[in-house]
Amino acid sequence: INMEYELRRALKHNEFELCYQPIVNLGSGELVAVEALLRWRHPARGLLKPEDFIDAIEAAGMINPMGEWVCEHALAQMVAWRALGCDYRRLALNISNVQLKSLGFFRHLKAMMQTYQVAPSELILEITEHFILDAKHEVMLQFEHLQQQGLQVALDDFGCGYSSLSYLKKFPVNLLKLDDSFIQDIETSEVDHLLVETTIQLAQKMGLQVVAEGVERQAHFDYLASLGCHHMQGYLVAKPMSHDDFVAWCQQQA
Ligand code: G
Ligand code: G
Ligand code: MN
Ligand code: NA
Repeated sequence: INMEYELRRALKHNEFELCYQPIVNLGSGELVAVEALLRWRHPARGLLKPEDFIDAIEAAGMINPMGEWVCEHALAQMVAWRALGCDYRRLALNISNVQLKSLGFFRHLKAMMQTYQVAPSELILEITEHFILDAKHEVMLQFEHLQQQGLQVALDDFGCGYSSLSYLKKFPVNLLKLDDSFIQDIETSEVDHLLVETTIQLAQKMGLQVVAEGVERQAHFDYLASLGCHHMQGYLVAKPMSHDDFVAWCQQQA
């Protein structure tokens, strides 16, 4: 199947949707952000997750229209949340490395921020280590400029790539998202426990905050709390939710 054709058809027929998962402060339970997660309601293949189609979309050279749909849809949703009195704090968007190859991504983001009156301080951009590895200087400057205006950058899947600590010197991120593979066995695996503890200590010393991903059980929470982890995300708090379910969840918290 021609991926470009598939994608254009999907965009035209509104087959994409976003779900939203809260990120909360581990100590206070306060909402700190909500991450937008992409889904494709495919007419033949059912509900697809990004891992099922993002690579194909990138290979087809179609990640930019896809990413622009995500950005516009999510920022428009923030306007709706405001009207509903939903205190979402920040919206976190996943940005693939391919999207960051040129400055087009920033042009579109800034246009959408203007259209929907979203401030940099209402956004988190989630990037991966692979991006920092070969990021162009002018792209780094774009991030830096937005960060000065209050935007935060999160390093997603932290610990799973090459994880050279020199990335943290090259690019000033605000948040480290500790991959869920380190959290799953944290109560039983001494190595995982040690890696999580050390990452949190490193982050604290560098003035960064750690988000633990995939927090599913009370035991995960208890360990992370004892280690002074800042924030968490996972089924223990809430699963990724539809827009309507997220609004209801927000109203329940208030
Ligand atoms: O949705 P799920 O929980 O399966 O997310 C899996 C991964 O898919 C995320 O870690 C993220 O890297 C990627 N992902 C989710 N939403 C988006 C998106 O809107 N754009 C891009 N480029 N990647 C996304
Ligand atoms: O951006 P990233 O690839 O980190 O996206 C997070 C992924 O983790 C999404 O696919 C989301 O659906 C998934 N997820 C969120 N919370 C949990 C959890 O508590 N446990 C597990 N196993 N996965 C989770
Ligand atoms: Mn993410
Ligand atoms: Na992740």
